[in-house]
Amino acid sequence: MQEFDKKEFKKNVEEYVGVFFRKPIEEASRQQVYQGVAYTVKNMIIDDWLETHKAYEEQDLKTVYYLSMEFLVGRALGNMITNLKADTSIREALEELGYDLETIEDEEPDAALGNGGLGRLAACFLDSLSTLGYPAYGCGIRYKYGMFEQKIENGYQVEVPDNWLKNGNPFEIKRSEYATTVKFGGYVRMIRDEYGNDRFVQENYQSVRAIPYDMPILGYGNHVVNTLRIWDAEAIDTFNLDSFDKGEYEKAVEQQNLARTICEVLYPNDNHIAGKELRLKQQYFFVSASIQRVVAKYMEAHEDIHKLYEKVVFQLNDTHPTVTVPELMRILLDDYYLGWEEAWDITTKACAYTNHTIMSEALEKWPIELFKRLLPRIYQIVEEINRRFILQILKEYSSDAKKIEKMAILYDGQVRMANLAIVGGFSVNGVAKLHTEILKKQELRDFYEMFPWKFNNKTNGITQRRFLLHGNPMLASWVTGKIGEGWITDLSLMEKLMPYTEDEQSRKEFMDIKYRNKVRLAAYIKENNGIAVNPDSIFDVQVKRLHEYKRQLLNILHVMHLYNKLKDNPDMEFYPRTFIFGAKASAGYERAKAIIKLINSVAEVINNDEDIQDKIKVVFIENYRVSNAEIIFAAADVSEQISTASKEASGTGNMKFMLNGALTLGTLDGANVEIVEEVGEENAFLFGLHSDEVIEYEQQGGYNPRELYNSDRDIKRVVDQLVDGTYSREDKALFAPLYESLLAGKGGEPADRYFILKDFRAYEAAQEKVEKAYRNMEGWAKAAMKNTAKCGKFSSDRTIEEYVKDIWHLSKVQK
Ligand code: B1N
Repeated sequence: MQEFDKKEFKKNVEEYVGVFFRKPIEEASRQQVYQGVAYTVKNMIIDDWLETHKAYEEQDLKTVYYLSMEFLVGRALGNMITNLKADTSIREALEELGYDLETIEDEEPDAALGNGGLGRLAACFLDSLSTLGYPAYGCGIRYKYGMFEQKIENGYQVEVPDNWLKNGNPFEIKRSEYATTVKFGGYVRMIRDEYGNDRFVQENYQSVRAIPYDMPILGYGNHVVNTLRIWDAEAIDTFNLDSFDKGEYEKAVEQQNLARTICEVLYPNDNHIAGKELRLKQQYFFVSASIQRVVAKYMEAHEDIHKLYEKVVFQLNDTHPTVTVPELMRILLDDYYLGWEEAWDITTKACAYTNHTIMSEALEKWPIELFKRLLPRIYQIVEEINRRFILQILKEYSSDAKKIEKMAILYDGQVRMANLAIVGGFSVNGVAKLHTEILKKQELRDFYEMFPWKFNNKTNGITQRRFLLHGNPMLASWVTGKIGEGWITDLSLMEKLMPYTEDEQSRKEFMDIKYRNKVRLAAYIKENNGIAVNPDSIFDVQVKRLHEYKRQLLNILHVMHLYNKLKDNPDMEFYPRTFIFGAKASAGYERAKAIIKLINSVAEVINNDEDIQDKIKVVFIENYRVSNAEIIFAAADVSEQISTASKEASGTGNMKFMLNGALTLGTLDGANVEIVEEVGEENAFLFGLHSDEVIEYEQQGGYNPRELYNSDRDIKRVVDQLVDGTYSREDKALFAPLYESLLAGKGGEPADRYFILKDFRAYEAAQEKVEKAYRNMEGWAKAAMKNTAKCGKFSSDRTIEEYVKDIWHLSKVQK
């Protein structure tokens, strides 16, 4: 990129607006100005993008392909401007055109091609890979509709389709020259080729054309631009209107339908697998297209397919892209004519798998019938992988019949994707220390015993460029003022803030910034929810996907309990508190939706109760997503991380709060454990059952919440308030499913499966400590600053360096 030229920039924006909309800039809408700015910024990075890839080729560098069904990248413009270090100059240029940068940024829809943590992690990893200068591609799907937009109507979640491409996407480039064909269905026939070898060919299949769209991923201030390649499907033009052959005609229509549906929409489930046929089609579609292209590209520059793994590594983001293993085998066997052993050697040296959850409802298993029908050749290969693996099990554990039952890839009519991913790769990693330990000792114990060398931990991280530099500009420039700007690419330098925790003036500045960020969030809440909140109150925040294991229900039951106490005893000492929630529920998840309705109902009752005198406010922020998350983290005092211990593999929101100086109120789950290790227990509020206690209860089939309910009057009171109309005047049955889940369970599931009532009193006690701590402003300021100062470990830059060193073995590009 050349030096920034303000005049040139303004001229370019005006020209784009003119060319695209036939308007002088004074008459253009904000959206049109945004488009002009976006194209101008894209223009500024095109040369770097080209040169980065030229350098990769010249230096013949090994590349990681991060295969993921989800990339929750959010908005691109602000992030690019930040990473170009062009913030100040572009802000100035826009002001001269009569716009402020934030207004223009607000015109961009979030690219919400993900559900939650798993998809956002992929986006943070891409940011770090570019910033660190490693060759990388993200490979995914260009969903026409991303994560739905959430509206709250009458307290209920309503899902609105997210038509994020309606104004086009200025940052993408369609790469028709790399289109490939992906085949589904039909059958496999064995033929004898001219050399007398047996070959397998798929016949009578349906196919779609996969078209890649590339999005640039900029490194911070280093001119490195990697690529997020997302695939769209187009129909293969076999439509012959002259053809009166009925079979041909029907097939053509079916192929068109397949192409139309495959990339239509992201499945909105987090930590839950619906098992739909279309989802398996999506998986194979983007994996096959990506792997075909990777192998072709490798062969354009190299002679020997046997050494593919020296230049290529595939990281599987959970089991969703596990068909990578048999697809690569297929290409090596059927297209390159390799023998099984050779192909298996290459494949198992090229694939690595990350596990993101132990929730059983998220374990991917496909019915064999479906898998075989949709992917006949891939299924044959899986069968052979399974056959050989079972022989290996028998060799090592001949006497233990249970091993096959537990470890086979094909079992009980199902294809078990995690087993396939573990057997087909050289690395299996969890996403936080505790999580990896649970995998080794419980969930994947047999595999750990058989392949201990494959297992490793990679604690998640987040990018400070988006979640501090861009999201919290006031704190970012304060930090830079104190310790210089090194933290932007080396978060461990935040440690240098430690001495300032002892300095009164610095503490005042820090808390003043927090206050101004609370004012900013209060304005957002006023504008979007119409609720006035007090920036002097404690901002207690739980934002994340709605899931029973994350226990938003525990949080709101506690709010109901506080309200009861205040009603009984209006003069009790009470520090004003604003409880802020944000969460999308999967569209078909009834209990999750009931919890959203409950939060909104409690909000309505409490916020409008004059007796309460604004001591408690409850706010549900509509449509929680990456762009408003940045504003929310910056303003939080308390970070609610209250999952049932053992259930949250890592969490990454917890790290974003810490970075922005919020104190964690949480269980010893996921990465909370490591957060507390870094910042010290005295600077967090821990409570509740430990993971081994939870696991032990689970092994006994649960615990008896009725005993608690019958013996603890406060608990009984809030639980009863779910069904006595206190919060559901219109309908007493409204929250009955939640009441049932706590006391009875359903369909064989244990009552209070997530130990909400069991942890209730411990949570209450921790909340009391929060209030007490907040009254001591000096102590609170110190602890908040320490959280920011000790967050170094949680940069995704650190995580990526660990992946590179232990799994990917990449070298940095020389530029
Ligand atoms: O992945 C995040 C972790 O920080 C979270 O703790 C974890 O819950 C999250 C099926 C998932 N695990 N599994 C999923 C998402 C979509 C889907 O269709 C499962 N998400 C997580 C990053 O490691």
